[in-house]
Amino acid sequence: NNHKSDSRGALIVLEGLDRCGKTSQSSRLLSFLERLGYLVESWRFPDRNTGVGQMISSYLANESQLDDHAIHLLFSANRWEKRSLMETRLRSGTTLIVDRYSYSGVAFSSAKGLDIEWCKAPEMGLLAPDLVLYLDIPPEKAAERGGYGGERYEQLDFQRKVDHSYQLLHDVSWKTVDACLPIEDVEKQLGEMALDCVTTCQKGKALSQLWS
Ligand code: 2DT
Repeated sequence: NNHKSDSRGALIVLEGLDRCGKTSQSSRLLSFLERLGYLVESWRFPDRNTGVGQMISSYLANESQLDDHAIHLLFSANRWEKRSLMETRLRSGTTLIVDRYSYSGVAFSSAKGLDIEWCKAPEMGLLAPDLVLYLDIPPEKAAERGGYGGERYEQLDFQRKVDHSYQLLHDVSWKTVDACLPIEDVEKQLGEMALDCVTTCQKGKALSQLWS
């Protein structure tokens, strides 16, 4: 019997339509957990800093055109190139708050008409989140918030399709929060759910892989 601890950080993912408040809630969640003394890092996908990430970024800015399948695989590759660092961080006790993950990958590509099982396949073997916080907002409400940038996908019609695709992806790790509530209420709910998850992972919950 060795004395190695199985304690680890939690993999917490935030998902939702554009303008649902994901990004500002991620930073609130980060400070909340930091204030409680946990090791936490904020991540996001796509990670535009890598070579693959730059190809994705220029595609999103409409500066390049790519086949729907090809861009799907690049988004996936962008997660694979970060997989081992992600595992290292989690095993060293750091909790990761991740803005978008494989669910965005599948929801956005299948909204274009690609087969959902085909979309899931390249994600198999990536680390499964311990918790997916879904910030639920009707596409029309999100559009009313304004501030859609000029990027590809930031259009109401398309966001409606993404909304539908997301509904097909809910699993046991998902918790849905009403993103139309006041910011502080959403923050409080996310904080409680995240804390619960961090505690469970600290006690040694095993890391698992997508899709389970
Ligand atoms: P941000 O605006 O959050 O940077 O997202 N997307 C994202 C995909 O189509 N597939 C993926 O795997 C991921 C992670 C969602 C940029 C856009 O990229 C979309 C919005």
